[in-house]
Amino acid sequence: MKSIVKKLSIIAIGTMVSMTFGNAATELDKVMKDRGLSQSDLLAAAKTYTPSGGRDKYIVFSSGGQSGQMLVYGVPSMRLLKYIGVFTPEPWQGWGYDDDTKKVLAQGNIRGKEITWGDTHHPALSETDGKYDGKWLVVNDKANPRIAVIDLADFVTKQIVVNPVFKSDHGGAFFTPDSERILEACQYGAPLDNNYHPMEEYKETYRGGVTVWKFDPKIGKIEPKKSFTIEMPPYMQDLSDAGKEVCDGWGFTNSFNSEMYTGGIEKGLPPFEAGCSRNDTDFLHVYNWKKLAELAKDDKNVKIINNHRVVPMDVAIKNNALFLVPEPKSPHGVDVSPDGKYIVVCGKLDTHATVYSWAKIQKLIKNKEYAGKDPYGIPILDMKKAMHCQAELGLGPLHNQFGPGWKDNGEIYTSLYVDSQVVKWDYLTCKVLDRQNVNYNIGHLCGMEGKTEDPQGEYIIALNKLAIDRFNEIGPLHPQNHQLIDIRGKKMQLLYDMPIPLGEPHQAVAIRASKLHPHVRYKMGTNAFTGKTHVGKTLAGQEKVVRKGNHVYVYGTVVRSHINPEHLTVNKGDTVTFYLTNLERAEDETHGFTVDQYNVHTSLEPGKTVAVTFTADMEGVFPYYCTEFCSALHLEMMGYLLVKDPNKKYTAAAKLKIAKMTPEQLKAEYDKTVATNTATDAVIQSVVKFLKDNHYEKHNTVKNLVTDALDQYGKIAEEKKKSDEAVKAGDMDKAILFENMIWQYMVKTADVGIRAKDLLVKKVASPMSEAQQRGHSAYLEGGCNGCHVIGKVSSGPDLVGVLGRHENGEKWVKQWIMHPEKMYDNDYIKSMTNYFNLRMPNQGMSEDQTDDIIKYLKWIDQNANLF
Ligand code: CUK
Ligand code: CUA
Repeated sequence: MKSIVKKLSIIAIGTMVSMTFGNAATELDKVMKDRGLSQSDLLAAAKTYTPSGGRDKYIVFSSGGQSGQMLVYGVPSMRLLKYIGVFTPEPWQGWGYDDDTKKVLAQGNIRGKEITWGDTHHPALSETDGKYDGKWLVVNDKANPRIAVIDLADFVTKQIVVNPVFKSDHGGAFFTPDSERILEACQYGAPLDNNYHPMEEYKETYRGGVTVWKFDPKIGKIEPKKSFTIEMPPYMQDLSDAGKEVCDGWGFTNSFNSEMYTGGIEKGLPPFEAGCSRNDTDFLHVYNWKKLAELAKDDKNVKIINNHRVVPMDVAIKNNALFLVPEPKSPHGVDVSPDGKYIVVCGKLDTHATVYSWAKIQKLIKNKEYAGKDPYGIPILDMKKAMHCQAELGLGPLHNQFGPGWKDNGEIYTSLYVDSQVVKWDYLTCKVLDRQNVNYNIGHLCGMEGKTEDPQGEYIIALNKLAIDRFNEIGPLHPQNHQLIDIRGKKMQLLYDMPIPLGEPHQAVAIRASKLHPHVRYKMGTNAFTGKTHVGKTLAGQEKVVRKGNHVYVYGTVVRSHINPEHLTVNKGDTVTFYLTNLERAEDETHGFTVDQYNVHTSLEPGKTVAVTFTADMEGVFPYYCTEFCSALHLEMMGYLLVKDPNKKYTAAAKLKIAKMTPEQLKAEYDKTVATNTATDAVIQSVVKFLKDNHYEKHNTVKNLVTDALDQYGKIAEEKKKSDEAVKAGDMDKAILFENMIWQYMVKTADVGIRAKDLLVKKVASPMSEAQQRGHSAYLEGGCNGCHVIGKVSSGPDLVGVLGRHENGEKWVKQWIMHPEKMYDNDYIKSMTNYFNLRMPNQGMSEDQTDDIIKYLKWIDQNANLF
């Protein structure tokens, strides 16, 4: 008996399921077949697909490699959100094309030389207590040793600092756990000064090192004066990591040329690659940056090179602050475990990852138990005695990320460059747990907060060096390939390939989106780089042009859809500064600005003030315009720069004779314009009434739109006043133009108002049942909306109330949809057909679809007041 009941209920559920999802399931099958998708593809899609308007849980900041920029994208959707202009001009944001951004880029000039490209490698997010705080982002430029600071309040680069002693840098940027310091390690050994030193003196005069930058996390600024560099041997320092928890205050940097080989292929010597990988081991540099920071404050302990404090090796050695630990063959990544107890080094040319124990290293240091000294006198610790364990991972281990199970299970993920794999293993026991193939030749891998003291797990992103066959062919230069991997299960699952059409992104960092709180707009008149009021701040009505000698300052404003002023005449050779303030308060109402042919551009987000300066060295007429499609009148958002040569005589052109309108014609046009405005206003008032009746103020997004709409509407009164004055003065031409301006404001109001109304309808309408949703889809599929507009008589009758129009309405409508031809003789139908000059065709709707459509029509009737 029991089993029969169970069976029946299973059948019942089965029927319900197929009733509910029947159509969708059939379509899904079809799509799978057509596109050749498997069940696991569908699962991967469901894990990454983010419906329109949805948000990602994590935000990734990826270096943009040779583009010198940063990329921002979401996880799990892998949708690209932004490029951030950092070391390289970025035209959209005006980065490098307006005065204030040029100043930031100029901070990155090296020895007076302008550098317009960068090779970004390692981004780092600021930390508080070893956890991301979502405030600052820093990244290094390997080619031109620099660090940039990006403010996460607006995702804009605010500072660039040049390393005064290195000629390249790689192992940085790395924040210490409270963001008071940023570590930046040198890469290629070179003289710290700027003088010539022959290659033969490499060992004597070339050096490596680590710069310990002071950072003020309150204001997000690197303080070069309070920073210093630890001199190190020219071993080609590579990746680094800052110590945390038990090893807080220490830094770890590995190296790949302890041979100090200097190449010389052109002289018949073996190349760098042979000489640099000769030894079986290189050195992990272990240094007490905290102690050295104290020492560096005293002039006795430092050498000043290029105006920068450098702590020489012998000072570091004497103060027990610098040690070396052998590490297998040309290693690459070094990562400190979340509790600081272990340091994991990847072999690169060795198949192992080596786990060092901080407790053991400390003990060796304390007991001064050294295995020897390097040529510079730095104590070397015994590798075996410092080691916790070694894991045989495969070919080419490069980088590590920790997973949430780090504490109990030693959860760690390592990239294998040569084997093209991500390996999950246990760094406490050095046992391998799982492998995932990637495509191809992975470099870094990015865990969700996987470099912090609080790794989140869920996903790993493989940052691959090669894409090869993964995407459509686009020529010999392929995109980069970021692959999203789900690490929640026992086995890793590859979810998504994301092509990146920019430089080689070495490293990326991911943070929970909930930790970021960027601004929506700037406070009116803000200079985005100082955070203070811009000297060029101009409000509506304050627009003016000021000449000081041959420098012309324009105090202008931009707002939908005009630039004020619209005419500017200057002399050839004048310097022109446009100060522009975007008066908009509405979210996402950005304007852009350029003067044609003068190579300037800027982006004006709501509230921002910018300065654009150039020399008007070409005579002629130059349109300027807004470069963001900001409204229906965006193309009209323009003006003219007229540059005349003061040394030239210009003869006036003969005036073209154009017939003038008669006073009667002018009056007629004026009346027509006013009538249009009155009619448009009626539409606006009906929308306003609808919004009020339905309590728009209870829905924040709708409320914002209404505020924006009313903002536009509020400008009408003043225009009306001007129009009336013009009428009084008998200038009908002018009055018509002001009436036209009123209409523009009305259109803008109506535009936003209707968007608000649509949104509100969705919020206040009763939710559709599954059947009603299916009915809605069937309605669209059948093309019913081609003739019927809900709430309006269009090419067909309004369908609001259609079910009540006939006796036995549901049956009537059903028959009419399924077999219209049978009813063409009906008198009512005949009259309708005559009226619309159209006959309802048979759209081949099935009975199920028809039933669903009727349910949808019921939903319409329930919400009739909304249409
Ligand atoms: S590096 Cu290892 S893959 Cu510059 Cu961090 Cu590129
Ligand atoms: Cu403002 Cu287009």
